[in-house]
Amino acid sequence: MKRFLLVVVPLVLVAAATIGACGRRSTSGGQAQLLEIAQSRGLSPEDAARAVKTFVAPGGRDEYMLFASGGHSGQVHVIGLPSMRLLKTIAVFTPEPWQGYGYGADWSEMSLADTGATNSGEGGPNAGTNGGGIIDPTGNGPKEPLRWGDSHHPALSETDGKYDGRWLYINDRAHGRIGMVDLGDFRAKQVLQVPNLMTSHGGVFATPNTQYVHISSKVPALKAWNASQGQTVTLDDHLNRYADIYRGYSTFISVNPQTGRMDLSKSFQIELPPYTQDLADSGKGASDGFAFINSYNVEMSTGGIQQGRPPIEVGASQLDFDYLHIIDWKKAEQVVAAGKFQEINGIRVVSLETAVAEGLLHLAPEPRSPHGVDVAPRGDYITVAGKLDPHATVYSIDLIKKAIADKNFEGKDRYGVPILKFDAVVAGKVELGAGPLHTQYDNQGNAYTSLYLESAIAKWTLGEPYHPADKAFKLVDKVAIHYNVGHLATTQGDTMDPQGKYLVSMNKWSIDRHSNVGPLHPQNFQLIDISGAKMELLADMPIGFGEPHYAQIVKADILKAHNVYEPGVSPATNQRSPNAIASEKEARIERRPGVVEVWMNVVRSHFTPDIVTAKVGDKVIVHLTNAEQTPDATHGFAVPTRNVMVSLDPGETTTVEFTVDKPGTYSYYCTEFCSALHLEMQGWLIVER
Ligand code: RUQ
Ligand code: CUA
Repeated sequence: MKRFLLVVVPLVLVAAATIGACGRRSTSGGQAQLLEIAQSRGLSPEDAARAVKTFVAPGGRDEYMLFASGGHSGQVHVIGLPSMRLLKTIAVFTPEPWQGYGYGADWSEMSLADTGATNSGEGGPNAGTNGGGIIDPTGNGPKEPLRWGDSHHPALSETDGKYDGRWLYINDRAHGRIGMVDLGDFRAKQVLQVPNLMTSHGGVFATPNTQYVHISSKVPALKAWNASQGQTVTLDDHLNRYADIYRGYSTFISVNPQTGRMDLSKSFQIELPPYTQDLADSGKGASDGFAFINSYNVEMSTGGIQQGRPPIEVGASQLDFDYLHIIDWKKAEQVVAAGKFQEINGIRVVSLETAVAEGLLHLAPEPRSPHGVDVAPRGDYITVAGKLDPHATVYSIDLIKKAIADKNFEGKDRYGVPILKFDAVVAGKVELGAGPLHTQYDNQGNAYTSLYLESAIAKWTLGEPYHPADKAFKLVDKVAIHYNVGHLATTQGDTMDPQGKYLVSMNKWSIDRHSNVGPLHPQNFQLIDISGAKMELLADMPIGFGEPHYAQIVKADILKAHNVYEPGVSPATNQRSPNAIASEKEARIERRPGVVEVWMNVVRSHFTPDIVTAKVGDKVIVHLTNAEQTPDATHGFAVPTRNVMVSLDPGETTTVEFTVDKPGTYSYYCTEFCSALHLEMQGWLIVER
């Protein structure tokens, strides 16, 4: 106890002084009180210090924002650091009623239904008519609603290799889709079905100026796969012609520099062998113009335990090496511009043969079953970590370029893709521990790698030119985490401007770490201070939602979201809506056969009109304008039985369409407790025969 007092007293002095300096509270009596609180709560001196390091006072702001994938919730979670408070969940692949996402609001239906096929930046071609999901880019196929996704790897947009706070992209691992979130209003504005992919994993990453966002297939897809049309195949094809009928694709999706929207017409794909392409990263600095993709199952194991074949986990682990794919995308751009492509399902595809002939694709051996591939801040090193190898393997872009120029190949794969000599391209290896997965960086020339099997984070030095005194890659610290870490994120640790302040370990299991809430345990984010020589675990954040994968952490002041919309702005276009009305005097109802169209004003605490009449079978179109300019004055518009739930932020104009198929009176109402008279904020839709 004596030791406790000695350590805590200086600590509380610091804490009290900080509080005093901010002028929030007087220090008198504070020290004794803090001491008492720490003791009464059974906190160790270290615990108390951690609490002070992560506490953000009421009304205060976090220094960083973490954008975490929400896994099969299909969403993105925004979390403040160091407080680890959840600020928002952004709906992307899955409808979410609070944000009015996927319940009729035009902007959200456009997002969920967008194909990008004919889209050059002004919203999807099927705006408001589709009801969402995968649709056939050719326009002929059956429409199949998809209302979930497995969000995996977020990518903040970048300028000069640094986050610019404009947009965020994230892939759907279950499908070949990318969602785009506009960080002006933190809403998903586009969900793009990438042609020829069935599943996705490699990415999303942005090229250093967000000219493209990259995504590659996970398991290979049938050649020219079209999700909405399907394709004829047999068990025999799968088991015996796997190498011929399947292909992977590396996809560079063009981004409109004004709107952030993805434009298929300017995008291209490079056909890849049907290995299982895994994680990917963008070159930058020294490696700008290149992309790197890991792979496993270069054995092309088909599965088929009951057909007498080995399970994939065995079949895919026969060889000692898989292949790092090295793609020269700037060269690929020229090849596409020269017309050496074939359009397949609405995207320009460079064939594997052309990719080989033009030198767009090289392979380099990597220790079996790799997972993460992560480019260092200057773009010079590429770290690959293999689940089954205790080392991180560090490739050098200079060595890669030289080996390509010298044609220093050890051979070719069965598709004719040249394989660079391992020893010619590897700068070094460092033994880290069991099950290394993903790597991030700091501003002191250190790398941090998650160790899945060991449940730890390893810190190691990068050597030259980051550590001139210390040429070799060297393990320097390790911290235990709880439990089964997957991805990790450091502050801006995958950019050219890493910050070296915090690391978040994204743990799959929490075992007995948190209160029992049933057999589905929370997953666990752990905040680690990496600013000193030794890493220090600061806090746990139980995650009560779908399995998180990757996250990125950006300095909060880089983000510049709007506080309210300018009057009448539509989130679909970020422009003033032609259907915006300036005041309730302009509110009106127009009728034509089979259609009732309403321009509705929404303000505390009434809708105008507050009575709308229609006939059974009518299509009702409501253009809602929230006339408020007061921050937070959000209103809702919900119609019973119609799956209509619109959220209207101040200034917003949004359109919703639905049909009324049964007579009766339906009470529409505001879903946000917006004022003292919120309960009175309701109206009647009267449907006559
Ligand atoms: S990877 S399983 Cu992000 Cu470690 Cu998808
Ligand atoms: Cu508007 Cu409640």
